[in-house]
Amino acid sequence: MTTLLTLVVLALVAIAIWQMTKIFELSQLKAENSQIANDSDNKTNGYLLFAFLIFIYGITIFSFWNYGKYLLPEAASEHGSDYDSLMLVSMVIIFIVQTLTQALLHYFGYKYRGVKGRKALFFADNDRLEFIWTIIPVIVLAGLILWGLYTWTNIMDVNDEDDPIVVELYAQQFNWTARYAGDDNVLGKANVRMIDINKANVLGLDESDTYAADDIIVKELHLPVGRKVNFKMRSQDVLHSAYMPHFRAQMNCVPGMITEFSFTPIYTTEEMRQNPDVAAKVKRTNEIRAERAAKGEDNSDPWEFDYVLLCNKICGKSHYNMQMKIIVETQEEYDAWIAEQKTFGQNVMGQADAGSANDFGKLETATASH
Ligand SMILES: [Cu+2]
Repeated sequence: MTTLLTLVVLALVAIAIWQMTKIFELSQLKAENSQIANDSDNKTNGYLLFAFLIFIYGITIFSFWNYGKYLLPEAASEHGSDYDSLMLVSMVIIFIVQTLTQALLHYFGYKYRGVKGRKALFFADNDRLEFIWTIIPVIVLAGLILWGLYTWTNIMDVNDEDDPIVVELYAQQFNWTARYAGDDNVLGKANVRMIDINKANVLGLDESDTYAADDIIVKELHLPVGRKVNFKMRSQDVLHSAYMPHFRAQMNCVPGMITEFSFTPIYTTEEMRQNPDVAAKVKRTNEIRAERAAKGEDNSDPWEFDYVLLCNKICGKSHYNMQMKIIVETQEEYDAWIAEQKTFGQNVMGQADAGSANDFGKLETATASH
C-alpha cells in the first residue's frame, strides 16, 4: 500500500513539473524560440560539463570516505597480502587514469564547444600520438597481467608440501559440512550415490574404503594457525561456491567433481578480534544491535567476530543463509578439539564405541531440517 501511494505521489509530482514547464515555455513566447543551439546554449552546456565533473569527483571522494570502512579487514591468510597488493595497485592505476581522463574529456568538451564561425580542424592521423596511447596501456596491462598470472599460479598451487591438513568441504542446499581426513590424513572415497540417511552416512562415504573409517565429519570448521590446509570441495546438488573472504579464498563447488584450494591461516580468531578494523566493525554493529534491542526488535543480540565460510553462488532460496563458522586456534586448542570428535567409523560403521551414534544423529537432523 505504501509503495502504491509513493508511486502515485511520484506520478503526480512528475505531472506537476511537466505542466509547470509548459506554462514556463508559454510565458517565454517573445524570446527567440529556435531549435538550433546558439553560443549561449553551448556555453551553458560547457559549464554543465564542469558541474558534472565536480559531481563525479565528489561522489568518488564521498564513497571512499563513507563506505571505505565496509571493505574487508587485513587478510588472515599467508597468500592474502599478495592478493591484496595486486588488487590495490590495479585499483590505484584505474583511479589515476580515470581521474585524469575524465578531467581531459570534460575540459576539451568545454574548450571546443560550438562557437559561431569556428570550424573543426581535421587531420587524418598522428603516428606519434597513436604510438603513445598504444604503448603506455600495453606496458601497464602486460605488467599487471604478468604479475596477476604469477600471483594466481602461486595461490592456485595446491600441493602436499609443508604437510597440509586435508579437509573436505561438502556443499548442499543449504548448508556446509566439513570432513577431516583423520589420522592417516587421507580422505576416504565418497560418492553421492552412497549417501545413506538411515545410517547417517550423509556424505556418501565408502564404508569399504579403509581410509574412510578415521574421517571426522563436523559442522564447524576448526583450523590450527600457521598450518597449511588443502581443501577439497564437493557439491551434492547444484553449483555452490566456497567463499572465505577473510582468507581471500573462493572456489566453486561443482556436482560430480572435486575442486581444490589451499591456504595457511596466519591469525587466530582471537587475534583477528583484536584487529582495529574488526574491532571497529564489531562496535558499529553492536551499536545498531543495541538500538534494535531497545526497540524490542529481532537480531539484537551482541555480535562477536568469527571467520566464516559463505556460499557465493546463488544456489536457491536459502542461499543467503548458507554459511559455516570457522575457528582458527592454536595447535594445542585444535588438537584438543579434534580429539573430542567422533570418527566416521565410530559413528556409522559401528566401530568401537557405538553409543556415540547419537552425536551424529544430531548432525543428521541439523542437515535434514534445511
Ligand atoms: Cu550454495
